[in-house]
Amino acid sequence: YELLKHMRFALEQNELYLHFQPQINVHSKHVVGVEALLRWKHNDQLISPAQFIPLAEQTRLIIPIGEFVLKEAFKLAEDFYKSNTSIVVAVNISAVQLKWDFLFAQVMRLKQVYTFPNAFIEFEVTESLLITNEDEAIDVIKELKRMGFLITIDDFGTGYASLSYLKRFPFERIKIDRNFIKDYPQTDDGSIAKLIINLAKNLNIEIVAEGIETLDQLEFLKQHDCNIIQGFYFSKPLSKEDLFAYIHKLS
Ligand code: G
Ligand code: G
Ligand code: MN
Ligand code: NA
Repeated sequence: YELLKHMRFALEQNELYLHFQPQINVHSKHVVGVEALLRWKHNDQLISPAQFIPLAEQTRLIIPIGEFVLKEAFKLAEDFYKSNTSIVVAVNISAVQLKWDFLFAQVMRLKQVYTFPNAFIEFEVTESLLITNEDEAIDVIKELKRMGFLITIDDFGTGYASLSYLKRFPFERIKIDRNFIKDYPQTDDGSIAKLIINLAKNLNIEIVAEGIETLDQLEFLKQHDCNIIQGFYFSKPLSKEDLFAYIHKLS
C-alpha cells in the first residue's frame, strides 16, 4: 500500500544508503570487518529494514535494491584494498536474490570494475534460507564460496535444522544470534552461546557474536574464545565518513 508505493521510488530518489557496523577482533582491538546495513530515509523519516526488507522481498524490489547494496559494498571493499586495510565487508543476502540471474550475475558484472581479492566480501545468509533447500540458492552459495568470497550463516540458532547443515556446507563463519547473548548474565543465555561456540570450534568454523552491549557480555565471549565482536558496546552502524574516523582512531 502506502509504504510499497514509496519504496518503488526510493532507489531513484536516492533515499537508500548504507551504514556500516564495525566488527572488532578483541585481541588486536582492530576493525576486521564491517556489516553493511541498509537505511531508508523517506520525508525525513527513517524506515526500519525490519519493516521494508520483507516487503521488498515479496515484491522482488529486493533485486534492484540488493544490487545497489552490492555496488556500495564493493566500492567500500575497493577503498579498503587500495589503502592496504584488510577489512571484510559483509552483505546481507535474501533468499530471493540467490539466483544465477540475480546475485551471481550482479557479482560477476561488478568484479569487472574492481580489483580487490574476493575474500574482501562476505555474504551473510540466514539459516532459514538453507533449510528451504532451494537447489539453485545452494549452488550459487557454493560457487561464490569456491570463488573465494566468504559465506557466513547469520542469526545462527534461530532456524531449525542447523546442525546437519553445518556439516553439509563448510562455512567460514557463523554469527550467533543476538537473542542468545542479549540477556546475559541475567538468564541462561550464556550456556546456549557457549554451546554454539564450542560447536563452531569443533567444526573449525570461525564465530562472530553480534549485539554485544555490555562489558560483561564481552568478557564472557572472550573467555570462551569468541574473538570477533559486533555490537553497540563498540559501535552502532556508522556512515562511511564516521566509519573511516572510527577505524583511524583504533589503528
Ligand atoms: O540494521 P537493522 O538491525 O535495523 O537491520 C534489521 C534487519 O534488516 C537485519 O535482519 C538485517 O539483516 C536486515 N538487513 C539490513 N540491511 C539489509 C540488506 O542490505 N539486505 C538484506 N537482505 N537484509 C538487510
Ligand atoms: O539480522 P542481522 O544480524 O543482519 O541484524 C543486524 C541488526 O542488529 C542491525 O539492525 C543492527 O542495527 C542491530 N544491532 C547491531 N548491534 C546491536 C546491539 O548491540 N544491540 C542491538 N539492540 N541491536 C544491534
Ligand atoms: Mn546480518
Ligand atoms: Na544476525
